[in-house]
Amino acid sequence: MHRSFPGSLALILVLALVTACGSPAPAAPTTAPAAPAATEAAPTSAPAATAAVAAAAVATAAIVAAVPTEGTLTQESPLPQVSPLGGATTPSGSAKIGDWSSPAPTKLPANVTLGFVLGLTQDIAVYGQSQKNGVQLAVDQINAGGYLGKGKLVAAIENSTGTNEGAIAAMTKAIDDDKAVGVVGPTLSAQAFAADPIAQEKGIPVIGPSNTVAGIVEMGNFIFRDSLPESSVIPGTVKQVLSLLGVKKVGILWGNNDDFSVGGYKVFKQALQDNNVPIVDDETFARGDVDFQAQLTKIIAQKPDAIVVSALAKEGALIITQARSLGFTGPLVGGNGFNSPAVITQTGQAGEGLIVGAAWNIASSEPLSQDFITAYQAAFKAAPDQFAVQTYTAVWLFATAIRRADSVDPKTIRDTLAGIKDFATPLGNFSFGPDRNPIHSPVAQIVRGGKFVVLTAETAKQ
Ligand code: 1QQ
Repeated sequence: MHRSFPGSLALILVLALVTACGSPAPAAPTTAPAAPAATEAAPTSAPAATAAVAAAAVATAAIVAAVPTEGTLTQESPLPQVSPLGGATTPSGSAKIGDWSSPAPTKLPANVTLGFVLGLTQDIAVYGQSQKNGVQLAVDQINAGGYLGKGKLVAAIENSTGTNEGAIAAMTKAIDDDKAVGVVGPTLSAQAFAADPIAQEKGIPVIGPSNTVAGIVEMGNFIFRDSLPESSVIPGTVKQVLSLLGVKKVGILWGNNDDFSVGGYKVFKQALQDNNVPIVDDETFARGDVDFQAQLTKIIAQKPDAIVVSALAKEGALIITQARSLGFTGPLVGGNGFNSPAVITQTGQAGEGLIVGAAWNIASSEPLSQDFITAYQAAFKAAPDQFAVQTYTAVWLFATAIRRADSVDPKTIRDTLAGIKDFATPLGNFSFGPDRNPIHSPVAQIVRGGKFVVLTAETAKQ
């Protein structure tokens, strides 16, 4: 049923990947040096171009030059071909998303600034770059359609890099310097745990577009997320893996020093226990590691039917390739860290059959998903991923709260955000629950033909 992966070819790929990835990511996010955040001065931002904005633009150019191409996991690759913020080619005023039937706001200031704390560089740039595209598209649509009346939505995009310190600096800058009335981000749960308390303390609402670990919204009443927690996604994915692929026993490999990988591991373990699936071996690694062969050899020796991997994209891609090179042909099952198409690009044939639970799949039949995909492809000449759609949705959620409230008072925005229910989005019919967690349906996916497709009895077999 599973294609075997030629060992020698895989080893060459592993070596190539390790070489291409250059210096590993910081061993532990908490020990990495703080990187200064930089503001992206959007062409759509304040018309009065101040010296600060000009300086920010220079800083942006420096950051942009270091940003990897979408679809790679390296740090040194060139910038993806995206138009500058404000340049997405969306048909003016044609967005169907949004509560257009609510009265147009009349009291908003000329510029309404949202802050974005995104990992645009280092090992998490594969997520952050996609998120930035989502921001760009949403902001352009909102402004083109006049969704905020005479108010123009301005995106202050701060680069958190891959570290917690970077996230703290970016969050502080977004709130104190950019005067954001709300913040979307940070990219990682670990960064959210580090930086969200700043926003909570200052009374600025935050929507986490990609924070999937337990404990995010519990940080305070100003903290929301529109990313489904792993606890809403993984149990269903595990059930499908067991029923469709006949998996009876598994091995687990997980990152033990970043909140996402640890959190995902706990949810996987619980889901396996709930289904009485024995875990034949349980191995760990650290963020930044590049060689997983010792752990994988031990796991494979226990003859699991499947290997569950809780990892971010960079380590996850290497694990997939190395597992195949060591001769493992069974299913590999991962969490949200694998939801980047970059993982598929990096793993090639080894990534075929990878199973990943998600909040969204490109085949979604939601009408607004189709609209989003069409607009995204027109703007960026690339297919969107889950991270883009979640961040795009977060901007629309904030804009909708601001429109309905007709206010830029952060507390009023918070309260209005909390009341958003049954809002049509590309993710489906979306509501915030009473705990500020998102309510919508998850989907299990499998990689087939180099793409994430919905996991079904049919696609499981190929
Ligand atoms: C988290 C995640 C990451 C995979 C986001 C990029 O889900 O940190 O919670």
